[in-house]
Amino acid sequence: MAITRRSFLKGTAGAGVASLVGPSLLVSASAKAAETDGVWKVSGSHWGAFRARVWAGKVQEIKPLEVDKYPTDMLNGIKGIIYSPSRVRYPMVRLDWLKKHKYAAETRGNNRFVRVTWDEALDLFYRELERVQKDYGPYALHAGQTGWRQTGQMHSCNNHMQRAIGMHGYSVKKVGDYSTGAGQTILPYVLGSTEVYAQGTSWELILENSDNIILWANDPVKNLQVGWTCETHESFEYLEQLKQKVADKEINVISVDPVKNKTQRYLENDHIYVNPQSDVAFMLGLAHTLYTEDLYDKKFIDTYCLGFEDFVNYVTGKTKDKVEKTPEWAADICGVSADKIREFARMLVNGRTQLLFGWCIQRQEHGEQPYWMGAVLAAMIGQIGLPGGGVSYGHHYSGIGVPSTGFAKPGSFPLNLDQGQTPKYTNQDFKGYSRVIPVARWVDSLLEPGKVINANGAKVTLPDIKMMVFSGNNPWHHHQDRNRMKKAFRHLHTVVAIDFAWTATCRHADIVLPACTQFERNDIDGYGAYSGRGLLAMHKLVDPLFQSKTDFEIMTELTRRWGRSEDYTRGMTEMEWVKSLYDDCRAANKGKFDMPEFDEFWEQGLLDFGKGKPWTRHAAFREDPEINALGTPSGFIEITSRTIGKMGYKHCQEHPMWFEKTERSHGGPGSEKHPYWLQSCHPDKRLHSQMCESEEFRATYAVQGREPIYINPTDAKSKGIKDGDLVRVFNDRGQLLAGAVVTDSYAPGVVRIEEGAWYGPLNEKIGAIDTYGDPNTLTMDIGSSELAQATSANTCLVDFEKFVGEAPPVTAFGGPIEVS
Ligand SMILES: Nc1nc2c(c(=O)[nH]1)N[C@H]1C(S)=C(S)[C@@H](COP(=O)(O)OP(=O)(O)OC[C@H]3O[C@@H](n4cnc5c(=O)[nH]c(N)nc54)[C@H](O)[C@@H]3O)O[C@H]1N2
Ligand SMILES: Nc1nc2c(c(=O)[nH]1)N[C@H]1C(S)=C(S)[C@@H](COP(=O)(O)OP(=O)(O)OC[C@H]3O[C@@H](n4cnc5c(=O)[nH]c(N)nc54)[C@H](O)[C@@H]3O)O[C@H]1N2
Ligand SMILES: [Mo]
Repeated sequence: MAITRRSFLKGTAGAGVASLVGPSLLVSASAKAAETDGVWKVSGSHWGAFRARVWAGKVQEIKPLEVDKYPTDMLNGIKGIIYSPSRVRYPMVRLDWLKKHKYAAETRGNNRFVRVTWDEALDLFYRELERVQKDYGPYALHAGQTGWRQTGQMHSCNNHMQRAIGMHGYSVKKVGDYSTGAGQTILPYVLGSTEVYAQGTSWELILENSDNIILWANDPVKNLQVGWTCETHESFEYLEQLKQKVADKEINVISVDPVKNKTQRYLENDHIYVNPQSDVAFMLGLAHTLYTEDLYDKKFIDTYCLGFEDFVNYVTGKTKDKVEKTPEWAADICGVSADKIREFARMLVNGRTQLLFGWCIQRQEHGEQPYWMGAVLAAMIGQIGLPGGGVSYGHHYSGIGVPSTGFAKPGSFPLNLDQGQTPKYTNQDFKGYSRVIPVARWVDSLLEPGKVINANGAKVTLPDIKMMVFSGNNPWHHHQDRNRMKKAFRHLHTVVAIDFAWTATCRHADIVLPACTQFERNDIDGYGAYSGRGLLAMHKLVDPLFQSKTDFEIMTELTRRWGRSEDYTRGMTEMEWVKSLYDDCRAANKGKFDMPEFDEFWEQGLLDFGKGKPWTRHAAFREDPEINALGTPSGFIEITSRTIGKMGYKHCQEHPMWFEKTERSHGGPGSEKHPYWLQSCHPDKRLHSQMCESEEFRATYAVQGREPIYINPTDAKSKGIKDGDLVRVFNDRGQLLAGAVVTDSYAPGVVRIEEGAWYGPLNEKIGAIDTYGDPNTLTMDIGSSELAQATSANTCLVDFEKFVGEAPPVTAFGGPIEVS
């Protein structure tokens, strides 16, 4: 049964709407029974919008909504999230923390928990909030980490947590995110906006005008499967057209990547293999050719850019390093021959060229540089602001490039306090510690409170955090270097985790509160995160399982403990909130789009705004750079940035540069000891750690019950490893077990373990082997540079061997060890 359903969905992916069966949109979604027993309800998720057949209080079947013409097979994982053996069933408290009435931090992670009532759990949570505010102050509480909470605007769990905690007192917050930390920090200095989250040139115009498309570290076919709001996969229509144009030789598409990724396998386009982490050297070689062969666009540089001369001095070896960045120099580092580099440079200026960067290359040490250098390269090509030309940093994400309708979307449950409301504790004395820290530096804070670091032109004093609250994120997946985290967590008195899945974060928490899944509550969301295509009703499919509650209910009960629950809820119920978010949206669109009454919308399940109009990024700036100046200090594209230069940082100077990495494969530092580059890219069959708990679905890709490690055949052979073998992967930071998948899509010296694999340490001891295969057991926890201080997850070398002997059982799943 499960297999049939899976192959059914697989078959429909890409097949077009006609082949999809489902009840008519005009039929009441909640009232009519379909083919089999039960009712069909509309809802949506990061993986897709869908209809679910609910019968006997259980979700029986899920199929894509008709508007989604390119559904992903991850829809098959959803039932397994709801009915996972790893669900958090009851409020739980860590045994040693409770027993000793102090923190017993050294046994944190032993996964021994006691079941308590909701009242007991929330009383303890409140007691700890009080204690931290009274004994220390706002600097000792960090409740600002964020993540990929489920879809739905009313139940945005991060907003619920922050608003509720905010009603109690102030706390430490973060700046930036793990996705684009380096990119979003550097690009405002260069192009005047973060670029990474901006709407991009419409795919229509790219398909019409581009002669060359460079997919630089970019795998849209994999990464567009999930979206920030309820996803309907609009971009795939364009990718399908692109595939045709590649076949017809109308557009020359080249992937620059150390692996043959899913997009390349789909499009069957050309590939330039580049050594990992060496893109800046490659690009400098290209710039050298464009300059010395006089191929670059001088007029564009003169009209729209600042500081080209200083950069050219660096390229031609006239700056203090005295190294000319010739193609021969670049070839040594990047592995692309000097001739190929020259050829590639000439191709870039032969016709209209669109550079499309993915985000992975800025999630590495000096991750600011490839993005800055990408902008410089685009400036030299001279097509920024033309349809099908220039540079984009987002076409692989959440439907960027699908034209925007411009209609208002529903707002969300408020993150902040309402006007005039104040917290119970108004103390804002952070005792000299910073109240905002770079998102990925919180573990540094636990290890070295009081340390002063550079960040984006400022000094940050890492706060002395005693308590952390996590909701809608999973730091024991998302952060780097598990064993370092284990040490760091000993500094914490109290950790609260609110989740529906018993993640490694719950395992390392003291108080665990069971939230329900999005499928157990009513909500509203937009679909088409960038296109603003329409609105989706997220009907509750089943009641909250076990003792779980919505985050809204949890925080209502928490804030009641200091008399603020009415402030928090504004006296409204879940459905009153959902309706009010819809009504506000309706009012905002009044006169532009006639939205029906709420009840009608709710019954129909979705509202389609239609298609938006094609648009070209940076066209206005190109048209008139004075009137439509960029948001950079000068208003121009800053090839050289005086502002950054004045910061005096070693690894982010006044223009883009090549810096050697702390660890780099293919002959770079550390490669004698640990020769293989581990890339921890985003998973093809999950959203980070979400859905890893979905058992049947996990079984479709796991190898001997472990997370796959992808290895090139030559490397596998040299280690005596066959497809399907268990492998121990290690470096000086940690070790894990994974299952070998041997494939020539990966270059020699390159291995991949996808991020989000659940951490399952054998025990709580530092150095214990991870039994399932979380790549962050091995990654390095350093800031990208003094500028962004972003994650450097993809600067990571490892070695591996065939695992012999009796393999330990996988400890990652199935919840806590319950102690009575
Ligand atoms: N090595 C390596 N590490 C990486 C990356 C990488 O490329 N390599 N990528 C990084 C990136 S880009 C990102 S964005 C991060 C992602 O990191 P996260 O956003 O932390 O990852 P998720 O697995 O999505 O975690 C979301 C958690 O929230 C829970 N949750 C979901 N909805 C709700 C809800 O409604 N209520 C409550 N209470 N809980 C909910 C889920 O069960 C899950 O445990 O990972 C980063 N880490
Ligand atoms: N299915 C799925 N889709 C997702 C997500 C998910 O979890 N699952 N997460 C979403 C989120 S939060 C984010 S942030 C984005 C992430 O989007 P990205 O960061 O762009 O995605 P990745 O898959 O990590 O990497 C993309 C490509 O970069 C290549 N690459 C890595 N290092 C290098 C390098 O040094 N040089 C070159 N030239 N190429 C390199 C990889 O081989 C890979 O093909 O994806 C989003 N989409
Ligand atoms: Mo991300």
